[in-house]
Amino acid sequence: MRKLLNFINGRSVEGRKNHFFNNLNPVDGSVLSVVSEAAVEDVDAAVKAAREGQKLWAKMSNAERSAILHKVADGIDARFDEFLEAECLDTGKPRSLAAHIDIPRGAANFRIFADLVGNVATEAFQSPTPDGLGAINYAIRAPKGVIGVISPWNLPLLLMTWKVAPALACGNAVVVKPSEETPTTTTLLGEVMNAAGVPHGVYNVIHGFGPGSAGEFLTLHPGVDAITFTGETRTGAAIMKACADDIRDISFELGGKNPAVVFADCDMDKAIEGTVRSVFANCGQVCLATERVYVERPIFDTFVARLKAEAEAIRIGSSFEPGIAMGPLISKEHQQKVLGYYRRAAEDGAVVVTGGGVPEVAGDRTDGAWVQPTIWTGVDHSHTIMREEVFGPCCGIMPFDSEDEVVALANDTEYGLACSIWTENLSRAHRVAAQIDCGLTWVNSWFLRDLRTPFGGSKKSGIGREGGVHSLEFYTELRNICIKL
Ligand code: NAD
Ligand code: 6OD
Repeated sequence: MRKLLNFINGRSVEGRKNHFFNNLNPVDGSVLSVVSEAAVEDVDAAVKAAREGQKLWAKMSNAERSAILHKVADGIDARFDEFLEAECLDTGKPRSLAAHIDIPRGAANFRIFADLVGNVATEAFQSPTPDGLGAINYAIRAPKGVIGVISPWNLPLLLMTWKVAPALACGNAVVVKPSEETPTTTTLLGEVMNAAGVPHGVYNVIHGFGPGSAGEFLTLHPGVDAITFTGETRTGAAIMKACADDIRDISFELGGKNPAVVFADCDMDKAIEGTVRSVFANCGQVCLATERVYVERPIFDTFVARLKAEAEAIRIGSSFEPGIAMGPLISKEHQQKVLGYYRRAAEDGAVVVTGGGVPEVAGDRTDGAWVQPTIWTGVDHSHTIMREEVFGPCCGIMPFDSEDEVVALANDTEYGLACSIWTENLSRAHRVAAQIDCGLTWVNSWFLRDLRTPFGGSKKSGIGREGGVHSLEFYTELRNICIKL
């Protein structure tokens, strides 16, 4: 059986807890590998290694660090197939999806921040003084030090490197706690870091769970200067509390309950294609996924009929089967959660347009975490499935009659991550987009990314923004230097 170890100070090490947990294949429940759980002493060793490694790393010039991070990106490309296979096995997602999104973005995250870090100016002011001679104020950026990175299972390599790349580019060291469900690509990246010449201690990986395990040990460790976290809103609240006593800085990308707003003047083909992706991609396990769809009344019936036809045409299967568009959910536990929402929708009187259960799967995969793509109508905001994040391949669809009404509906949520608007009327697009209270609005698209733009959520969807210069804001301290002339 393959063993996945912690990666501390450039070496693979067994955790001192002497405990291995199973990494399961969501397609059939088989054990892919056993993973060494880090003890509190291992987390301490990782943080100390990071502190030492960071001193050397921070002394390098931006250009030197940038060259090494480009080698990391090249190293991911060179081992593309290994990363791809590992990500597909851990998550069960279709190979085509991971090959087009997860793995290329892993490499792209390193390239963009390697290039960006030397090219962002800081502010400077010429300031008047009473003696008439003046002063010059200018700011410099210093790395924060040791960053704790806690990442989820839905896009493991993409979301982990989205944090690690800017943190390293800015001269920090990291201790990463990947999700216990998807530990493989984060571990593999350690080998790439060593091969690229990243100094030992700059990139560390500790495995384990949240409470009472590696995740909590990391958030409570006094040697960690800041925590960047992607995951559930409830987990964010626990981490925020753990960081409070030592006033540790946090950056949070949390849950969502994202609306799509479809106007009667949309290009219907594009709206359907985009909504199919935004609801069902990655089996609905994308924080930006659409779970609420509002459709203007004149096209409601047509839209529902077309989305139903597309949902029913989705081929479900395991990662490496040709033509597969949807894999299983991440785990049996998550399957039970999603099926619980499916049952609740029916109990609350929602009309099941399609799905609502477990699909038939062939052969030895009946133990997989499968669920059907599901669509409901006959819902309003009193229904649980229109309020809580399901994180599965499903949506509720409601008709609307006016812009004001749909803006109020879209904003009637405790989340504020993403929104898609479908209209061919440019004035309406601008007008409505500006009124949606969320961090990311797409017009006539979904998940179209430019890595220089601010990414993050409002309300319970997060704290702070990352992406481009906004990542530099989090991963560095700005220091002002005032020179009296
Ligand atoms: P999760 O919160 O259960 O786990 C995320 C990570 O936190 C894991 O590594 C886990 O081990 C760790 N963790 C759990 N409890 C902890 C604790 N008390 N202290 C420290 N670490 C702890 O999330 P998940 O189930 O892995 O991911 C799905 C969730 O993530 C969804 O809610 C989704 O919306 C959200 N998400 C948000 C974004 C975004 O960009 N906003 C992106 C991806 C996922
Ligand atoms: O594209 C990104 O940078 C990003 N953070 C995507 C998040 C997806 C959530 O599941």
